Amino acid sequence: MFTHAITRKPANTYTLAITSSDLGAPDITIAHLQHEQYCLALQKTGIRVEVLAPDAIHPDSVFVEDTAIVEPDFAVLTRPGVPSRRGEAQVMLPTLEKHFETIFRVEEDGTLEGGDICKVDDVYFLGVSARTNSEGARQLAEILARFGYRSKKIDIRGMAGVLHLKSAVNYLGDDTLLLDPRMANREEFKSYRKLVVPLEEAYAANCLRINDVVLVPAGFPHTLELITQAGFQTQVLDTSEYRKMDGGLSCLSLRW
Ligand code: CIR
Repeated sequence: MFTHAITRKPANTYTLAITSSDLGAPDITIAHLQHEQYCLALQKTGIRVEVLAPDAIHPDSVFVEDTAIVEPDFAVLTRPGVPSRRGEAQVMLPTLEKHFETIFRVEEDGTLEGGDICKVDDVYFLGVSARTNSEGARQLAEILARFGYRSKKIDIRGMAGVLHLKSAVNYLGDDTLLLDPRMANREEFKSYRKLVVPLEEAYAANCLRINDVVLVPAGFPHTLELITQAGFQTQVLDTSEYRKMDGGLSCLSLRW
């Protein structure tokens, strides 16, 4: 069960965030409304949500997931792989210090973003991507091993249009992975029950299970049907203004 989450409101500089999409500029007013709906949905699952003030210095700072890996007993401050986001981790540190006595850091020359880290029960899949390098993954694996977690690296470089590992694979619990079809036949996932989204709904591979509910982005009917048919309780949330900047449901919170 998750008991806590941290989110950060979008800044008025959010229109300057990094994107590879051609979906146009985000509307800040709508982004705020969608963020409020997201925080409410988290609260409804029974967890305490701490909503941080906007950080205008960092246009991408609403995507807090990338700044840390959090477990009930410890946190790991990341080292984002793009210079414009590197400072976000340091800005998150005082908030983490309120919740965690034990905090590790990914050190230079490692880079790592939380979006590349997918926890599946006691195994952590560590995406090696344009943002997370092998050294960052190695450092995290070493930290996680101290706490009894196994890690498996997955190289996603060369997967066109896939920013982070969790853009393409997410754990819904109950032994079930939600996968982008290009991930479906990977050896690493062969022992799990697989729900494979259609390629035209690849964005919806980033759904988020929080306690009893799977949050699903609006506008992806096949994926919604797939998850519902598999027996999960779902809630649909509009993330249009976050998709414009390559962000999805998991990116908007840290959870433990
Ligand atoms: C970026 O390019 O870093 C942001 N515009 C999107 C980050 C999405 N974060 C995530 O998937 N965890």
